[in-house]
Amino acid sequence: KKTGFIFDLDGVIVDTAKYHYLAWRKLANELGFEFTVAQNEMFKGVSRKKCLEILLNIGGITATTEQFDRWMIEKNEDYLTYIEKMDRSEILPDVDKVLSYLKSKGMPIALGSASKNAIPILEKVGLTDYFDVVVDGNHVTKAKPDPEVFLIAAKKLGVPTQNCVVFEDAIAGIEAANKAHMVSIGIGDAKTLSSAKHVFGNFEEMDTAFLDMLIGA
Ligand code: B16
Ligand code: MG
Repeated sequence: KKTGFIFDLDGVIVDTAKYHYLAWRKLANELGFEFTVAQNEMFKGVSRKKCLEILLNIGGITATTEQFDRWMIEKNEDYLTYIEKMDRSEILPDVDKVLSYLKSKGMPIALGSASKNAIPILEKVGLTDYFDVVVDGNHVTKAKPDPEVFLIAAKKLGVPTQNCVVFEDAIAGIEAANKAHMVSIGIGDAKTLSSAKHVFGNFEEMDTAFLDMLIGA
């Protein structure tokens, strides 16, 4: 019996939240208002469109469809200037260790991300080869907390949903994993991610005994 391992991208594999933040803040400032790091928390795991809706709400701005579409493009173009400079050094602690351990045990591995930039980011940090399946913002119609992204990943991996494990940093992602009846593992703050089955501050805190338990689960 195989266990399917599904990884979120932003906040689990790499810390791109800081780049999303800089790009959203630039747009906010151009539109004449502030956007704080604390407010950026709401953007984690949330689709680009939904993020812009929240941002405009913060600024009290009503946009025409043309403006909305233009600002989406503007934000993404700015975000991509940061992505272009990424390299292996941006992989979060012990992520490659966990990936190579799971790979050595023959476990199927998927990416389950809301980002439409997932593939170029994996390429930039050199982790593409670990993933048997990539499901990202280009493949889903319903954003997290809807379980769609993880259900598609399980299907593509050929593993029953209840035999899948999801690593997530966002509340919306943990909710999505729980709804999909998968084992949800929070990476980050235990209080914030209290709805997860297990929580670790980061992958350095996770030992191989725990991974073996998941593999056997
Ligand atoms: P993009 P994840 C999510 O990725 C981010 O957490 C979220 O902040 C971002 O808005 C979303 O991707 C869309 O990203 O603009 O690149 O399509 O955490 O699901 O890997
Ligand atoms: Mg995330």
